[in-house]
Amino acid sequence: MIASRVNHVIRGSLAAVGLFSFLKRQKDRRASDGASEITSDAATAAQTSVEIRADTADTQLVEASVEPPPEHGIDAGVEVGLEAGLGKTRSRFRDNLLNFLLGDKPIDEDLLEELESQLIMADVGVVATRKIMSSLGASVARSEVGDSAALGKALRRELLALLKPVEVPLEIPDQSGPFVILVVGVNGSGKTTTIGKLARQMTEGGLSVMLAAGDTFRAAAVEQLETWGARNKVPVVAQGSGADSASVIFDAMQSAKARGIDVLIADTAGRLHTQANLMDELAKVKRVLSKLDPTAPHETLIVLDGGTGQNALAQAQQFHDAIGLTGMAVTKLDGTAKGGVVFAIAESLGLPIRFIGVGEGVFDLQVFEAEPFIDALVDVGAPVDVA
Ligand SMILES: Nc1nc2c(ncn2[C@@H]2O[C@H](COP(=O)(O)OP(=O)(O)OP(=O)(O)O)[C@@H](O)[C@H]2O)c(=O)[nH]1
Ligand SMILES: [Mg+2]
Repeated sequence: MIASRVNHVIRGSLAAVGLFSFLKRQKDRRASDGASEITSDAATAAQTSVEIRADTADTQLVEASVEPPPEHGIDAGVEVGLEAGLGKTRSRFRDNLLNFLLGDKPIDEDLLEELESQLIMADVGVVATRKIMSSLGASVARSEVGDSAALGKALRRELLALLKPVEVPLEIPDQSGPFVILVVGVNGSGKTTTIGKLARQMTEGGLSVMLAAGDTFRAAAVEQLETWGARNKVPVVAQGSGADSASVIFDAMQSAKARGIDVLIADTAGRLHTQANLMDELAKVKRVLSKLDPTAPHETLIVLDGGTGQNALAQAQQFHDAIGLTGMAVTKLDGTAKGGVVFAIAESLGLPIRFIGVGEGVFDLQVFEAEPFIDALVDVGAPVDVA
């Protein structure tokens, strides 16, 4: 009951921003049983993907064969609204950042310095904090902001100005081939989980989805994706562990094309930017995809663990420099007080923040929207009226 209510809320939010508005003309063509389809697609892929198949002559495409787990635990979800989902970060903003703005204090250097320190401590980052402080300082100098309460309001405006430009939801256009999302990031950032959540939301939005198990490092990684595939009733294209990642994703793309799938989401192994061979592997994935569709991948999405604070910022920058990103998802905001890093990320990279993860459950992925995000941090029940 709770799950379906949460689901409704999230879908409402997706509809509000026009996400996944592309409705499937191909829905009728979707297979009711992915296994045989995938197998026959594998045969097609084997005939056509000459260059890639050379790497993987011994591997077989398989389909997720695991039984969907019972509808509890991760699937049942809990009601995680933004306020609860951002709980610790919200406390940090309210308790540390806003509390000292309480009352009718005059604005002096001490107050501004204190605000600056609190922003840094809230993981907003040095550069974004400087930008905010310089704007606030200018407002004070122009006598537009006269007391601490007005400063609170001005702060909210500055925070919004940072986030608004990166509020660019992912839209799936009506196009002839599959829309390909390549998901990248460091180990354990939440890539596979985010893919699972996204697959559910997209299928519920009426899109046909296929997953590609491009993390071929560990058998467990393939199984994890297959479990999400079974849970969401979407086909998963995989090969044995140790297979060539680009090959798996290439085959999946062919399969998705052959089946008229709307969205192909490709998982990849976690990696550090310093692992040159692994970064090259991602570049290769992009290259081979573009052979099937010069515009693919249509989205290169980095998944960042919000709990890693400023490290997340560095990771995004490094991946962007190495392979070019088009969007970000920031996960695990439910378990951290470092959610202020979202402001640092927004300021420094200017890349769209597509989604935020606020829990492990299938429904705990939200489309990123700047204003509700800020309201959850500084508005609701906050000691200072900063609306
Ligand atoms: N609390 C919370 N946990 C999350 C969230 N997203 C992912 N996780 C958890 O983080 C852990 C790692 O998630 P994965 O999806 O396996 O991460 P990954 O990036 O695929 O990891 P590798 O494949 O090993 O690189 C799992 O226990 C997930 O349940 C989130 O938004 N909130
Ligand atoms: Mg993974």
